[in-house]
Amino acid sequence: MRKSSTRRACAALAAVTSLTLAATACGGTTKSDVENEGGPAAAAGEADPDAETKKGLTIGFLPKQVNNPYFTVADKGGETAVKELGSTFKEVGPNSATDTAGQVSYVNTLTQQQVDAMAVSAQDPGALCTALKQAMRNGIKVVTYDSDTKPDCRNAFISQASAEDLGRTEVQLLAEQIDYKGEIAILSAGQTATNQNTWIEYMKEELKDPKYKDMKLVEVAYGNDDAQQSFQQTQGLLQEFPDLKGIISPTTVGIKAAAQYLSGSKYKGKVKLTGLGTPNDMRNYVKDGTVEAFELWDPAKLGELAARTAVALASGQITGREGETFTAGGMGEYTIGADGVIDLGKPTVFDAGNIDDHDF
Ligand code: RAM
Repeated sequence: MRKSSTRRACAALAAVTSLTLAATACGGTTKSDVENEGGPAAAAGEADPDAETKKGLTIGFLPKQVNNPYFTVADKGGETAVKELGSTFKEVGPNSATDTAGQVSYVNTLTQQQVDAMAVSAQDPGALCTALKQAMRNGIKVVTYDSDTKPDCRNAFISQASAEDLGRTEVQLLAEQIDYKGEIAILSAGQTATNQNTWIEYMKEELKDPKYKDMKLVEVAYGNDDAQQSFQQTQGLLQEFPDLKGIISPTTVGIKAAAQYLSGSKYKGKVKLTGLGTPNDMRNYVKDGTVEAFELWDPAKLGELAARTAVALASGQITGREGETFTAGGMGEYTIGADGVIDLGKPTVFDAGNIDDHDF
């Protein structure tokens, strides 16, 4: 553990010289803050909660996929907050949710452009690490949002809700709809997606409870957050498992495509579907009886919190260490939890009774 005086000396050095040089001159200690063996990569220096919010920063957003309505809403929330804080927003990102090499080069582009902070939704937990660590060595603050990388490859992760809650509640929602009986399948996004894979692990944990003894998970399929592939995977699941009683799709693209397939098939209302969707995508399928209930958080709030966290990090108000607190504008006060995770809050369950109260 470094002494705070060393931290301050390094921070001062960083301020007057290139940050890469500062890292070297500090004898690898800045680097160790970044590569601290599994823990979150808290930024160098002490947090100053009273530091002024810096203006004129450039904050880059790099979603898993740019042409995904979920990220359009999330990043719009980020953009509004960045502008309100007097800084500049930019968004880059791949068209495909499985173009991980593309994501890596976008991280490198943002680093070369010397943005002050970047908010990244990772397609893969490990693939972005080298590039993200390079960004942090260059003094760029890194937050992940929506889908995390490893804790030592970013300063903080803005989590949409507790991963455990999300995984377990999706199983509970489906179980109630199929009376705790029958074969079920999962239609996920990309095979390496950190967020979906974490939720699926918790779904499997939940299914171990004896109350689900008559339910059987028969397949995890991957639609890669591509509408057509997700539609075809749904069709394939029903062909392969004619007794299928329900599908959980923990992706906005997947659940919408599965609902579209079911609504036009003989399985409509018979094979139950739940998971994570946006109310605007799912409204018609709830109204036509294809879907009873599903859940999600407000993506715009997730983007807003990512932006406010990025600016707080770049302003030195927080460094990413557990226990630090900051005020995220009108969203109120947030505390950084273990492993640099900041939880947005609880998701909302949508059904025929409340779906028209939500517009996103
Ligand atoms: C898709 C993406 C995203 C996920 C949502 C629920 O849009 O896979 O990462 O959080 O679904």
